[in-house]
Amino acid sequence: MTTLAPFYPVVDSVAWVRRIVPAGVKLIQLRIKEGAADSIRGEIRDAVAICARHGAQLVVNDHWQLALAEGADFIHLGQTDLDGADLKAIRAKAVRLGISTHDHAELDRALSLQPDYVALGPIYPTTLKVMPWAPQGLERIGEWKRLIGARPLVTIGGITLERGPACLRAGADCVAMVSDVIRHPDPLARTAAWIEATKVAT
Ligand code: 3NM
Repeated sequence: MTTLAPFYPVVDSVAWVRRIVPAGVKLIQLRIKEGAADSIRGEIRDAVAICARHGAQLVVNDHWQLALAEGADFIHLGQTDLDGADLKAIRAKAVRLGISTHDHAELDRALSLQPDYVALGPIYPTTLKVMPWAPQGLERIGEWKRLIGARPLVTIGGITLERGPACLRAGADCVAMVSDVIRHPDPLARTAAWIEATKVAT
């Protein structure tokens, strides 16, 4: 069974991977939403190399063909990304798979695909993207953990350093965040504080 580091920053460029992985990040998601395939491929390639050098695992959001070609550790797919993805090809390369879920129907679909982790969001209101789901709250975390069994549960959405430990206590194995790290005035200090806080909480 997969185990995940409890701190899981989500970043939008390889520049961020280069900046924070050497500070001790062991799991990171590259979530690039725009750009030409060639430049995205180059970013994934560099991120794979940086993560390998630092013993970190790289998760690539959405760009599954490029992730397979470049040797990423995980692919993360949202529910709409799942429609176009070749899960057999992903399995054939033994790349691990994480899937986003926001309600029971999405969870049922995700579980039928045997993911290596399930993500639940948004736990709190998030300013990063507009979503139709109300914040899930902490109780949902415990419910999701019971439903997914031994698989790791990732929580995301509006999670700050102050809120992260409560998510872990509620049943999450791992907390993911965008803004609280990359929009922080001192991202490296925030990264160090997160690593310390998640050590204590787990
Ligand atoms: N996925 P922040 S919430 C990328 O609920 C993403 O699936 C979500 O950003 C989900 O930490 C989210 O800044 C945004 O709130 C997370």
